Amino acid sequence: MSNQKASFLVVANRLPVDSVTDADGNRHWRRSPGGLVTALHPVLQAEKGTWVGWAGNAGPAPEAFDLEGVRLHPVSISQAEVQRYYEGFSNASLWPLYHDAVETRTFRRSWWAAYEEVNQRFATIAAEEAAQNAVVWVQDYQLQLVPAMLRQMRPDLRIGFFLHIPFPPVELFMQMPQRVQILKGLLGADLVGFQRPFAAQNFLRLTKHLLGLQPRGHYVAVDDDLADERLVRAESFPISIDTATNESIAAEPEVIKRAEEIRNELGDPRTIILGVDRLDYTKGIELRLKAFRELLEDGELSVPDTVMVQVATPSRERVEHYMKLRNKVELEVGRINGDFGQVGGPAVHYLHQSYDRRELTALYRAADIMAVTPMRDGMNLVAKEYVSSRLDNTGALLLSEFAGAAGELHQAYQVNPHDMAALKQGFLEAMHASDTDKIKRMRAMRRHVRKHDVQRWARRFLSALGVPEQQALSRQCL
Ligand code: ADQ
Repeated sequence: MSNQKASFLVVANRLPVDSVTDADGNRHWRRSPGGLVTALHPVLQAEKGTWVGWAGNAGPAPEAFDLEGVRLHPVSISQAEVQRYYEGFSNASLWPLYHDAVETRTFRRSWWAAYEEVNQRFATIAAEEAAQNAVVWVQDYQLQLVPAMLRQMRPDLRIGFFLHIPFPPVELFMQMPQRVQILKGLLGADLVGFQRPFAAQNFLRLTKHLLGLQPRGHYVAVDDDLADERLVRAESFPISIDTATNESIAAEPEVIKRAEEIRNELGDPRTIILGVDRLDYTKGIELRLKAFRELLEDGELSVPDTVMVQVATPSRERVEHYMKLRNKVELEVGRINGDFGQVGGPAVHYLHQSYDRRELTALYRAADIMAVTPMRDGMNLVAKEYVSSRLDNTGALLLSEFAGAAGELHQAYQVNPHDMAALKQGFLEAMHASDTDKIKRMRAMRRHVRKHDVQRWARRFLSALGVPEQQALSRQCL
């Protein structure tokens, strides 16, 4: 393993690897699937880069190691820190607050102390691993203090930060007891990226409201101890998917066959409605189920003509709100199936499981209506994955206005999921639309997702950060 310093680093809560045990009982690391990894891996390889992150198990971290030409530097997080930094401050304070407080946020001083401490640990490792004038790209809400901590130690670095979730309006952000520290943490970056223009505006407005700075256009000048004046740029960079890979999986004969099997197994209904989400209260699963139940009660829909499949990936199962949500969702599914199901033919097929990419793509291919109805979502990649899987341009996407994806997928059937009547109407509109209308919409959305893929997202962000195009970002390289 090389001890060379890296000229490009990614700093994220999680390392992009899973620990797997093979048939002989040997444990080894495997690159985890996912858009972010796909987009950044070639840049990391070309730059002999380093990814700093948590390996996912509490306790001492394994040694740094190389995998497929990328150096991975695990960060240790203790059991108490998992509870306070990760489950506590990140997922019970920041997550609900940044998602419009759709669930009550909790603030605890001990959580904050752990958040600061863990952020410092990430920043220190990145500072040690970075070469002179290196580029460091920090990811997401768990690490908002890292940019300023890093700049303090290494003013020579070029620092980017990308927030994957929404950034709240000023009034909401002001509730945060540590609002000044968080804002100053982010202002340590040269470039702060958001999913949507509104989020960047919220951030810039906040610098004025809270710190009295004078944002101009996409920039705000900050005066810190390290430089007379430094410009921080804040702008939107909507994330996307690895469209080419998604499309090629959707075209595989086994995936096509599996989609037909799924339809068969569901009893060959006229309409399959699909939901695929992490089991998270921001995703609007309860509202979606309620709309479906009311449509069945109203006689607008009937079983087995129409069935719903809800995949709900297990998520943050030790955080209280998530335990409660699971109970509520499962109660509602039971209620719908009790009232409208038949022997061997439930109205809602509820799957609390993770799936591999091929099975998920087969589900996308089988679904006539994809319901993506979050109450608030940074982007929502499921919406884009569905679109890219519809190779024949059929199918309908029912999309919440409150998903970042709504800013790009204008041709979706867009709804306000907080308005039950509108949500039900949206289902009916998608269901009764003519084939011509659906094909026209899907074709336009597919074109968009093809052009705006995750590789383009990474290129745009890094070139805004000032990484020379020819150095790391050429088409061939990505
Ligand atoms: P998430 O909240 O996790 O991401 P999303 O963008 O929908 O939400 O990504 C979920 C990913 O998990 C998708 O790629 C999907 O295919 C996969 N997935 C979901 N259910 C699965 C299952 N049962 N089995 C296997 N895979 C499953 C956060 C923000 C989003 C933002 C992303 C990226 O909350 O708003 O879009 O980061 O920036």
